[in-house]
Amino acid sequence: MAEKHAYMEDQDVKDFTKEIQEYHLGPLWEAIPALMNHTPKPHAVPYLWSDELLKKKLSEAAEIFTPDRGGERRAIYFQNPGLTYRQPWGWASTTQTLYAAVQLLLPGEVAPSHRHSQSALRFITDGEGAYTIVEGERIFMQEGDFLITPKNLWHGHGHVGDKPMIWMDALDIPTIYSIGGTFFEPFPNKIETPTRPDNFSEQRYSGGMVRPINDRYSSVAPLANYKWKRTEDAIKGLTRFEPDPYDGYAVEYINPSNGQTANPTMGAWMQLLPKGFRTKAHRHTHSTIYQVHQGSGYTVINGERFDWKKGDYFCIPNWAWHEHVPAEDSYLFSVNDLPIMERFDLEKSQNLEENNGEQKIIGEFKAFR
Ligand code: GTQ
Repeated sequence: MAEKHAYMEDQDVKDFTKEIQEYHLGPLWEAIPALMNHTPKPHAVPYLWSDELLKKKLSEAAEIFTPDRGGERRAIYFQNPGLTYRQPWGWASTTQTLYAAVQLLLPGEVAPSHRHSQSALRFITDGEGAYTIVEGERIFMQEGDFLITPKNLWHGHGHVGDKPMIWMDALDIPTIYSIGGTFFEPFPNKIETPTRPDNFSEQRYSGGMVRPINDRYSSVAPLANYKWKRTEDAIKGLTRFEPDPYDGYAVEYINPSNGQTANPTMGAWMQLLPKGFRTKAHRHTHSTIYQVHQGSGYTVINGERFDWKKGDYFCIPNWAWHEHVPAEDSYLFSVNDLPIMERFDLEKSQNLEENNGEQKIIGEFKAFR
């Protein structure tokens, strides 16, 4: 709740406030408590979408919407209930800055190529045999792979396998929308023809620790697919050391030509929370969207318990207290807007000092299943 001041109830103030609005003017003395909260008060709320619900709705969508029918992707996005559906402010927002969705592609289908000024990333959750084609490179996707589609590059998807394929999309749509930077263009012919060897960028970076000499000067997307095996090995290597008290064993996907985050506007992490390890509660300016890649457990967000298991998605808005409690070894994939907050020099965090960093649980979230 925004602060209330006594003058806000005075009739002469109210009348004047109303009157100047006719001239498209606004009184700061009315607005400031809501405009300038003492600490971040996101409109986004903590929320969780279950694996069962998503699988059910995607299979229903398969009957209703084919990429042929609309020339678009069969993606269902996570609409944060705290943000306003179909209003410019909040439409298709999972947190205030980020959009995420699940996308289903069936064998033989094609999601037509297009390009846009939003950056995209994908995390593969189910199946194999589909590829994304980015600037003429077919990149085949498997469970656990992380992929980027940098802004303004042509991209479409095709499926030459025999099982349905599902993945998570995350884009900076709400951010680009709100700053007025949106450009979009469909590809002239349904989908690009390959112009490079399949999995080209992944092969160029197969050294892992070294970069091709041509990439000394950073390029946008030298590596398109970050294979699960490598991520898993990197995390396993970390488990010989002490876990981070707030995030366990966590790694960030980076652009290997410049060491920055793989997408310039979105951070992406994979973290292992070993069984028996409980993170300490903290909160930070950036917001996060999680996908449970493996395992089960719960996360306490602002005192509310969110139980999760493989395939569930949940979001933690800005400045919300949170701690994770895995019931077994659990891998969480996540996307955050930390790079945006850092670009504005706004990132801050605070650790919960009382009760040894454990929140008191005051409620349990009931997800649609
Ligand atoms: O697959 O290219 O969920 O362009 C939203 C926008 C997916 C995609 C989304 C996109 C895509």
